[in-house]
Amino acid sequence: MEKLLVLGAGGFGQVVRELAEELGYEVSFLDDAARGSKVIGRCMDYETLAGSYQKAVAAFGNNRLRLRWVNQLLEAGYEVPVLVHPTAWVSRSAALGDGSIVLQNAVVNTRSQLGKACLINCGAVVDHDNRLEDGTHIGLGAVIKANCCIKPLQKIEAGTVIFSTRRKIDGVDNLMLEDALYAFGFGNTCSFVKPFGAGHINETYAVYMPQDDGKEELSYILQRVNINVFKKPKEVMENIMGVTEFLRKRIMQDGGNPNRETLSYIRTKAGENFFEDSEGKPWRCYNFIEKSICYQAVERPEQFYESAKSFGNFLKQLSDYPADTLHETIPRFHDTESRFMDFEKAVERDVKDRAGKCAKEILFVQNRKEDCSVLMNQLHSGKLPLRVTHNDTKLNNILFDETNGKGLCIIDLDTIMPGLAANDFGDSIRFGATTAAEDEPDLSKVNFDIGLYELYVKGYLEAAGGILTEAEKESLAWGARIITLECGIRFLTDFLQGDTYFKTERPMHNLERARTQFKLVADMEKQFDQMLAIVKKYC
Ligand code: ADP
Ligand code: GN1
Ligand code: MG
Repeated sequence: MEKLLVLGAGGFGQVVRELAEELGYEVSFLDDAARGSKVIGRCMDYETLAGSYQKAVAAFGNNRLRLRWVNQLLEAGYEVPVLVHPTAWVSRSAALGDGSIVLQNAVVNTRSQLGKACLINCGAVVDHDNRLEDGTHIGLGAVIKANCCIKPLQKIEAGTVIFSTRRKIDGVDNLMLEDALYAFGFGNTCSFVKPFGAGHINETYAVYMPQDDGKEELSYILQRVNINVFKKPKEVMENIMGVTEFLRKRIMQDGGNPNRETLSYIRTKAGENFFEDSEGKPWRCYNFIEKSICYQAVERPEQFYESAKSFGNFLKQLSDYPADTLHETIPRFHDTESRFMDFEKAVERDVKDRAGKCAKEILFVQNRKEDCSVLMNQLHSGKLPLRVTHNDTKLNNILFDETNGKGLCIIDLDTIMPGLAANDFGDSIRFGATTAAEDEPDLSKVNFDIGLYELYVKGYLEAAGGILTEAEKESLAWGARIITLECGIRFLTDFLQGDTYFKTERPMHNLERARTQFKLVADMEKQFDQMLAIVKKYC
């Protein structure tokens, strides 16, 4: 019987042993940790054993380790055979590099070339004309369609399908993004992609497509949804599909243009609402609305007034949407009392030892515990109704019409859920009625702008005043105060927990954000009577 030295006696080593024995070898293992009758030494003993063994293979699941050992064995003069299970099918025109292993029922088809130390796991299919570089692992049941190139040491997860004839797309630097582009049918034609927008949650890309006149236009928005935030993406997409279809009809009835005034979501080529990549992350896609513009801050006061009308109108348009069909995409999203409790827990645990850095801010929140209950109490007592609300009404979640400056389309529909009108109103004020950005580190620049507040009140009540109850109108000013406080609490909590929720660009980013919110809260508290009076004025 021919002798074979197998380096690595772990789980995969045992698979290789069975395979080798089936092929007629007598196996001995080298392993640094494992013991057993077949283990005759440590891996480094391969040098001294070179005289008594002619053939050796490396049986490590780790691609880098497997390749490194195959190279070392070859250098030491060993013959490193290819092992192909009898039930696998390998084309006679395929070429397999030294130390490659093909397991049960796998297929390596015509003219495919495999480098050294490749592993083709059970049931995997490598179709014709593929090139697999050294040390690749094609997982259980994965399919490599024709004409693909698999990079050195790359692992293709079990069950994945790698599509053939893929082109190099400018701006694509990872397989998930590439898979998503193909899943939505843009892979063969799109010109390029690039990161887009300034959202704190999702990964957003602009997809540019070639036009008849030779230009390249931003045509689609492709987003990888953050599943740390949205645990049930299927439900998020069901909400969005339901709401956008409803809005299309409503916009048409009102004589508007549904292709510009609401987002049109695009299904995958397989007809799904979203595409799940090989890491289990969801991607969704919608049209980019031509001649639209998105602002990160109010540039001209009229914009803020226009945004108020748009968000007010959005609330009105959805006033008879069947709220009970909506999933709660983030439980207790604007339950300020529950946000306060999460904050208290974060302070107590102080897992990143950061509480010392923000003692003043912690105290600021602790002193406002009662404020957190003001709207929640009115909700529980039935004074305030639940409506279908957007729940994330920042200025950068609305697109403006480039041609006439009017509010055009509400975007970022992930958090559409039953909620309070005051929260939507308040979130717009928090982000827009201010003299500085949400993350301005210099607090002397951050002031609540009551002039902008007044403009927003006017626009919002002009659009939605007709459907709001008296109690709801009275709650608006509190909405501004409480949502600003709540948002500050959320930033501070995330800072304490080590920045796991919001995207950050610097170590103190969340704390800086929290500080601007608290500065605005303090300003609003001082001007609260005026804020209440302004709402009254427009009722
Ligand atoms: P996030 O939840 O991360 O905020 P959004 O859906 O709001 O994700 O998208 C992030 C940003 O991308 C938006 O603030 C906006 O600037 C831009 N954006 C998203 N969709 C569009 C669109 N259809 N047209 C233009 N800009 C868009
Ligand atoms: C997040 O997704 P984006 O950037 O539009 C957050 C909002 C916060 C906001 C603060 C789902 O909004 O709730 O108010 O940041 N969205 C989610 O800027 O948590
Ligand atoms: Mg957004």
